[in-house]
Amino acid sequence: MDYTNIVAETRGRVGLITLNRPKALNALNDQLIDEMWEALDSFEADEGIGAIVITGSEKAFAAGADIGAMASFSHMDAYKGDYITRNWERVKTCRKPVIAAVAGFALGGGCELAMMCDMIIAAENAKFGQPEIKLGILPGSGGTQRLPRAIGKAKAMDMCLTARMMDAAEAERAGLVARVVPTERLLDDALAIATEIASFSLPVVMMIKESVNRAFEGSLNEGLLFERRVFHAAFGLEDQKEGMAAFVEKRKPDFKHR
Ligand code: CO8
Repeated sequence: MDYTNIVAETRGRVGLITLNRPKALNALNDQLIDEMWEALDSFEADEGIGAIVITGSEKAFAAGADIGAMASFSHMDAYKGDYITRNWERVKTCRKPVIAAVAGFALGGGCELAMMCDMIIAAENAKFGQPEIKLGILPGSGGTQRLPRAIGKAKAMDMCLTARMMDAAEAERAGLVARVVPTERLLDDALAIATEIASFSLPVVMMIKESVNRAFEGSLNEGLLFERRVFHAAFGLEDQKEGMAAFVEKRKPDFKHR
């Protein structure tokens, strides 16, 4: 597919979206976001794809929303136009797992985009931040909500109120990122993780994603009940029979519904 602001390609069973506005450090504008959602739609519809990776460049995952494009907005422009935040939960509504592979700056909307993904794999040079306060605004796509859930109130307040950036090592200690890898290995490692996930039974992958996300969105009791119901439903899957038979027979499972 031909896009202007992103590159979308497949690597085996993984759909790879690379943000590609290098001159603006991948600042997110309407066009880039529309292209990203279009690529996500097509990967989601593609039965040959089991997992998706979103990445940027070595210098920047994304340095936030495009400041130049929104500098002169009035309240009405922002509200009525729903600039870049429209359809913003598209990553969240994706049923296939989405991994953010982050090198360099992930700031403002860039940090929020990464946090919307199911997990973040960070390069050693990654820097996360919510610097909106320096621009006289606040995070607008989940930063004030997902950051405290990911790293706790104290560090979230620190980042949002002082605009300080968090490096990859601190982000891993704080629980924001799943793994930190050498910068030059970021894409290979993220693709390897996505490939492994895409080798499992897709219905089971989706059940796990839905269940883990429940932990963020509801009470513990509701989440436990949801998990139990989905766990019971997994016994209706052909892949459950195959996975357990393969274990008993000491062989590799051959999942049918990937
Ligand atoms: N928007 C537009 N252009 C940008 C942005 C941005 N967010 N960030 C960098 N650029 C441009 C610069 O203007 C510069 O362009 P030019 O070469 O034409 O002057 C080019 O990218 C390179 O940037 P720098 O020269 O500044 O590079 P440095 O290495 O010196 O600094 C920084 C890198 C620290 C990342 C710096 O560019 C910076 O501070 N950028 C702004 C970061 C920021 O404030 N981000 C938050 C934006 S607001 C936001 O995200 C609100 C989110 C609301 C919802 C979003 C949904 C998507």
